[in-house]
Amino acid sequence: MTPLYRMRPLKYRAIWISDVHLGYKGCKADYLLDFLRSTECDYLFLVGDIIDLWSMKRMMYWPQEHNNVIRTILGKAKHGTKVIYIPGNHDEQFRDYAGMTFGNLQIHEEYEYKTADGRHVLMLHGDKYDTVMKCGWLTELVGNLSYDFLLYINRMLGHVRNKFGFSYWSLSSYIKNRVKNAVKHIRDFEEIVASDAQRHGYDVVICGHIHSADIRMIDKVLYCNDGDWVEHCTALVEKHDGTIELIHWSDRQHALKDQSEELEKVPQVA
Ligand SMILES: [Mn+2]
Repeated sequence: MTPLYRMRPLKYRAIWISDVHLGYKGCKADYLLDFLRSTECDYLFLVGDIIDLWSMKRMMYWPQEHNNVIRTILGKAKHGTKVIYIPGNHDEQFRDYAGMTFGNLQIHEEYEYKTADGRHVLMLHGDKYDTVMKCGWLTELVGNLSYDFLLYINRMLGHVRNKFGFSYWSLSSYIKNRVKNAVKHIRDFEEIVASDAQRHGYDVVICGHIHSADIRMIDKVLYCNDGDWVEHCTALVEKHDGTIELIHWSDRQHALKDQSEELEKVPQVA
């Protein structure tokens, strides 16, 4: 990976990240470390599911890079970045500490913020809307299995059903339907979050939880989701003029890698 942090850091007023899932094997800690080392900000908002305590209860997993992420964040706090931690459902134990301040690090359940251009922002993790949405366990399970594997199961199931004289039942179309439902689930979530924020008079709402980064107007509210660092490596940033943007760090890394490969091709003049 191109060590971007050796270049001049990208400066932002605020950065939002969530769904990092430290302590879980799927966490892309190396990308996140690179992102944190390549950026500087006045405010760093951790919008939940930073440490995956659920996963750690199942299996203890804590490599050095995960430690480095924590140390880098605390290092930023030490050097003047205001760090606001809003626990999510995977790290809900930290909600007991809501309202507490540890130097430059504060813990809150939800947090209000004003952008440089004066917009009122509400931030929250988003899991509180789960009960309203009734997310099925199957949607979650399906999300974790690969499509090829499901097709394989489908064939096996077909043989078995055939043997016992049952008619053919397509698991894949069932799954496709489920995926459609998952998409609907995301849309429902976005709309509930945005409409609730609008009802309370906010201009912008920033959340995480569903691992689906986005930034768009929903009715009169700017809905922002900072995505995750398990699959997508995304973050939201506020520039010094108040504009909020979505960053895909892995795409950026690939682009830089291509660039540096191009540069390597250029003959060096001594
Ligand atoms: Mn969550």
